[in-house]
Amino acid sequence: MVHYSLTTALCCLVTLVYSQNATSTYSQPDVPTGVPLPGNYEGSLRPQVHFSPPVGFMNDPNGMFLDENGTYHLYYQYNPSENVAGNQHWGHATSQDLYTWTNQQIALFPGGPDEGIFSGSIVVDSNNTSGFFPNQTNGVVALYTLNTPDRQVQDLAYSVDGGYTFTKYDNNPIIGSNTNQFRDPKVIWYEPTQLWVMVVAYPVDFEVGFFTSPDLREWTAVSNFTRFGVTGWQYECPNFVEVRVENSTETRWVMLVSINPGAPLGGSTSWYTIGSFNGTHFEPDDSTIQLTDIAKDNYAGQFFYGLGADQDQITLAWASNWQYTNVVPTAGNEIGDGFRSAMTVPRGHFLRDVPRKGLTLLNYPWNIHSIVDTELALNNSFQNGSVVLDYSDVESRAIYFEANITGLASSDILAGTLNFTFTSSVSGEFVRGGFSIAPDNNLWLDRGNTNGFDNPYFSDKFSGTALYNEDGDGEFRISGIVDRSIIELFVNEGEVSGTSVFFPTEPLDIMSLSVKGLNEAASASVGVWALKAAWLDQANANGTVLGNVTAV
Ligand SMILES: *[C@@H]1O[C@H](CO)[C@@H](O)[C@H](O)[C@H]1NC(C)=O
Ligand SMILES: *[C@@H]1O[C@H](CO)[C@@H](O)[C@H](O)[C@H]1NC(C)=O
Ligand SMILES: *[C@@H]1O[C@H](CO)[C@@H](O)[C@H](O)[C@H]1NC(C)=O
Ligand SMILES: *[C@@H]1O[C@H](CO)[C@@H](O)[C@H](O)[C@H]1NC(C)=O
Ligand SMILES: *[C@@H]1O[C@H](CO)[C@@H](O)[C@H](O)[C@H]1NC(C)=O
Ligand SMILES: *[C@@H]1O[C@H](CO)[C@@H](O)[C@H](O)[C@H]1NC(C)=O
Ligand SMILES: *[C@@H]1O[C@H](CO)[C@@H](O)[C@H](O)[C@H]1NC(C)=O
Ligand SMILES: *[C@@H]1O[C@H](CO)[C@@H](O)[C@H](O)[C@H]1NC(C)=O
Ligand SMILES: *[C@@H]1O[C@H](CO)[C@@H](O)[C@H](O)[C@H]1NC(C)=O
Ligand SMILES: *[C@@H]1O[C@H](CO)[C@@H](O)[C@H](O)[C@H]1NC(C)=O
Ligand SMILES: *[C@@H]1O[C@H](CO)[C@@H](O)[C@H](O)[C@H]1NC(C)=O
Ligand SMILES: CC(=O)N[C@H]1CO[C@H](CO)[C@@H](O)[C@@H]1O
Repeated sequence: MVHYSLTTALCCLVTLVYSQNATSTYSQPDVPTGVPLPGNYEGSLRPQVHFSPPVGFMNDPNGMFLDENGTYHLYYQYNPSENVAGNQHWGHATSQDLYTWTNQQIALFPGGPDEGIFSGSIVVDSNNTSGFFPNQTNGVVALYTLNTPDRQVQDLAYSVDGGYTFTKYDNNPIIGSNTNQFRDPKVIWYEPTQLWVMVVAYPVDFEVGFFTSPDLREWTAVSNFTRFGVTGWQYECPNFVEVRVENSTETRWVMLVSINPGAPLGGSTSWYTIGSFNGTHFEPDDSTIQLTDIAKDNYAGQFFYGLGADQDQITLAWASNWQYTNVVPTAGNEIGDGFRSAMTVPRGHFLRDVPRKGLTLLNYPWNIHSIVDTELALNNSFQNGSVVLDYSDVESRAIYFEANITGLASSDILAGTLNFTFTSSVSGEFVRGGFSIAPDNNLWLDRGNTNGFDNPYFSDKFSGTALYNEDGDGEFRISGIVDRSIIELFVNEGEVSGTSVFFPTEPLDIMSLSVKGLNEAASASVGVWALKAAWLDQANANGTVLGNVTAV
């Protein structure tokens, strides 16, 4: 969650009418209960394969879990009545494929004008360890931070209907405090000890607290993970998860920490470190951390609960940055006039032993082919050359592309560059990027030639390095998703990845991709696909998505 004093200031601008009872049903006059808010998903900046809220302001993903019927649940920090941060609720949406979302009724409401339902997580209490679920194996428990002007404490709410509506626990808080800097609990089930394990941030002390519990109600502090990596000015949204290692039966533990403000590139970012866990203490393998992204719009990522450790873990992250999120041009001043913030596409994760670096958390677009609509270009013997595509008639104006450069191992000298540009045929604005094989193996991205937003913190250019694997088969694989106002890039399944929002005044609708300088032994294979308009496909004639209005 955003820095406390900022949120409180914004929160208190709104006058709230509320009633207090145990169920999470209080509402402001302009915030509906029982049905989702409608939202207009037209607009040249509204992404079509990324989640964004119907109206208002969204930040961190919360409570993400996979239910027994294969439905993914996303909750998110939500201000349903303003286009800036504050007045924190938990919004809710569901999906079968993590690209096509159904907006659901708001899941958690603050209990009064001084309260905020801040970030947290969800578990499925399949064994009824909490006792909230007689005769039920699919009970849903949310653990989150309750923010008030002088305290942040950890609260619990449970749902007997699969995560649509919640009842706040009578004996909250489950973990009290005497500080306003204690937040963002993320809970997992740890099989060997048969205990629940929570990680939670003490943001300004740069500590991640570990707590354990047999029943989700009573928690014991067991250790702290302290002052590690890049601290910035706060730790937020810690995540702790077991991740499979490629080509191995082994798993390792990943600690993911978000920092804000004070990221190396400014504002917000996240990093991870890898190690082992014995049920109470996390022991990093060494003192290294890796940033999750080369650019500025990837924060507060959270792992889904309920995926097996032997399969790829999945995250969504908030694709924005606290330095400018409240003023980006996707929204005007009035509620209903646009929206603010999108999530990243789902990222799949596993650990790969990368030369020199060692175990690295890969970060690739999960099952992206499930949202492909039509093939626009596919060329398997694209040595040096270029392709130019007009995609103005693609309804989503969302594109996925792949370029595999292979055969490098048999080249005498590594050489070659690959560039892409997405341009507006109307204004000439463009977003561009590329990959340089030699001498530097750099991925780069430039959003500086779009004119819809000018802000000192909205940096133009980013780059990162993916080392050439001399022991491997001599290839670089680059892929990218461009979705109206967001671009995500991946090298080698996300050994390096970059996430950037951008704001042209006119839609981008021409793509060009070119390769030059490859040695004769090397070749490139390029594919470009139009993606579905996952939001407009469910909109009515005026572009409005109503979401799940069958809810009672
Ligand atoms: C809780 O408050 C809401 C809103 O005032 C009201 O409709 C509902 O009946 C109350 N529920 C209980 C259990 O008191
Ligand atoms: C549920 O109980 C089974 C049998 O005791 C145990 O193996 C499993 O770890 C438990 N899982 C959870 C989430 O409580
Ligand atoms: C769930 O827990 C409650 C409270 O302990 C208990 O009454 C109920 O019998 C339990 N149900 C099952 C199936 O274990
Ligand atoms: C749970 O199931 C038992 C056996 O079917 C039944 O007697 C009991 O009333 C049920 N409890 C609840 C709370 O539904
Ligand atoms: C899964 O589907 C079954 C059968 O339709 C239903 O009873 C159950 O409530 C569903 N579970 C969730 C978590 O929605
Ligand atoms: C963890 O750090 C917090 C904040 O500095 C402190 O209040 C708490 O006592 C520590 N917990 C443990 C188990 O050391
Ligand atoms: C876990 O590791 C900590 C720190 O090394 C140690 O103090 C503790 O005894 C270990 N617990 C178990 C169950 O091995
Ligand atoms: C890509 O752009 C870089 C930097 O402008 C340039 O050096 C390189 O030649 C370009 N490559 C292609 C294939 O256009
Ligand atoms: C790129 O390589 C991956 C992995 O081998 C393959 O699945 C994909 O189809 C390739 N893409 C193109 C455009 O050749
Ligand atoms: C747009 O559609 C929504 C939902 O059907 C409706 O409530 C609204 O009045 C419509 N607006 C216009 C301008 O037609
Ligand atoms: C709509 O919401 C209800 C809960 O109010 C839930 O049971 C149902 O599964 C939801 N339907 C869809 C399509 O999301
Ligand atoms: C060295 C080795 O066995 N590499 C394999 C690791 O697994 C990937 C698939 O995830 C294979 O493509 C590699 O050949």
